[in-house]
Formats: sequence, C-alpha cells, structure tokens
Amino acid sequence: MIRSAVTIALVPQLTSGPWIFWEDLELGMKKAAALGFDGIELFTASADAIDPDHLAELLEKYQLQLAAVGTGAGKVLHGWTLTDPDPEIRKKAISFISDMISFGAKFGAPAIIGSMQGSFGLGTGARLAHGFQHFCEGLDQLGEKAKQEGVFLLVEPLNRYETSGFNYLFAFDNFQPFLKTRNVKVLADLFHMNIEEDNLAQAILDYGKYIGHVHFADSNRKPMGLGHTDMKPIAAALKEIGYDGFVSAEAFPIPSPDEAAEQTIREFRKWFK
Ligand code: LER
Ligand code: MN
Repeated sequence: MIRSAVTIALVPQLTSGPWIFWEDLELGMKKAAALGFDGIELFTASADAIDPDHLAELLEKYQLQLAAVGTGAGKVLHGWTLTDPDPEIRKKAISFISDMISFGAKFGAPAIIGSMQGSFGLGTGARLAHGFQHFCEGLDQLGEKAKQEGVFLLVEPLNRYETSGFNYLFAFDNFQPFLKTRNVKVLADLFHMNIEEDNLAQAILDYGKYIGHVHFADSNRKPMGLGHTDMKPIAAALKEIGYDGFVSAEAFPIPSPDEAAEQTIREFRKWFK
C-alpha cells in the first residue's frame, strides 16, 4: 500500500528548506495526524536531537509511522560529505549518517543520503575517480550498517544545481555493480526528477525495482498540484511497479505550512486512494 508522509524540519538555522512543518515536533505530528497522513519524515540537526522514547510516545499517541530520516544537516550545518577529499571529513560524514541510521532504525525508518553525497563529479579525472570511490565506500559501509540494524539505506539523485554526483535514476544501474552492499535503495524525488529525467513516468517504470521512497513535490517544489508536473502518468507508473512505500511531501511550505499540508493530502488522495 502506498502511504502518505509529511516532512517536519526541526533545524532552526535552516529556514528556507523544502519542508512542510517547522514548528515543534508534537504540533507538526498533531497536524499530520489530524489531516490523515500515515507518517512523518524528520529532518533534524543530529541523531540525538530528539529523545527516542519521546518520539515513540508521540508516534503511538498520534498513530503515525516514521517514514524516513534526513541526514542533510551534516552537510548544511557542518560541511561534511561522503566524498570530501579530506579523510577526516569523510569519517565525520560516515559517523553522522551512521548515528542517523541507528536513530531511524529504532522505528524501522531508513536514513536518506541526499546532499551528504557531496559533489564528486567535478574536477580532474583523478578527483572524479577518487570521489566515486569514496561514494561507493561510504554507501558500502553505511548500507551494511543499515542492514545490521534491520533497515535499508536510501540514496537520492539530486538535480545538477545541488550535486554533480548522482543526478538520475538510471545512474544507479551504472554504479550499483561497483557496490558490495545490496542494501541500498533509491529515493525518487519528483522535483529533482522533473529537472533531470527525460520522462518521469518512464524512469519510474524502468528503474522501479530500486525505488524505496518518493519525495512528493511539484515542478517548482511547491506542494503537488501547484506547479506543472503531470501526476497522472507518474501515479500510474508507481502503481504499475507495485510501489508500496511512502510518498512524502518534501516541498516548500507555500502558501503556509497548514495549507501546504492540506494541498498535499488532497493530491495524495486524488492519485493514490
Ligand atoms: C533532500 O531530500 C533533497 O531533496 C535536497 O534537495 C534537500 O535540499
Ligand atoms: Mn528530496
């Protein structure tokens, strides 16, 4: 069954990101539950930003699932990435994500590697080769860590303005043979895909076997329905591949967080219920 989720960001230093709710955790969860979302996706400053026992109580109270946890704060707040040329920084990136994996795994939720991949495609051939090697090493180590904890790991293609690394779903087909771990799935973010893929629905049909999570945002990263993405073939493609994960609203809180959440759940029901 395809389930709905909404993002809650709890990083006060970042106030311009594509997340729906920005208030405190419980208020966001209360609103998510009242609108009928199945789950929440959390973006926190670190793995210990929320007491797991408190989160467990709130998930139970509001009957919500934890859909996924974002790790981007490691890059945005600290500048750490998996492909930094400095081994000490790569170590910090691995440790940050590893702690996030453990946090999410307590609730059966995967961690997402999006911006923490860094931008490893630029520069000389040697830099590219090293960057790619570090990317694969990071995914191998973290993919196996996630496996030990009973969850998969998500890696997300981002558009060209955010990374020169992993930009398209099909690229996973190309680099997966270089990975030792088989515990990595791909996050299909409809906003990034709108910029990079030739045809969103076809990419989902072609590479659907890898997809473990979907970010739900329109072409302009507003809530779905407020841009020009054609959801009909995309929804049909997700159904055709038998996708049964979360469709999670990672979109700007426009015109307001409450209205963005309402818009999202309306669109979710229109396409997936
Ligand atoms: C992360 O999920 C993502 O899509 C990035 O673009 C966040 O800025
Ligand atoms: Mn995303």
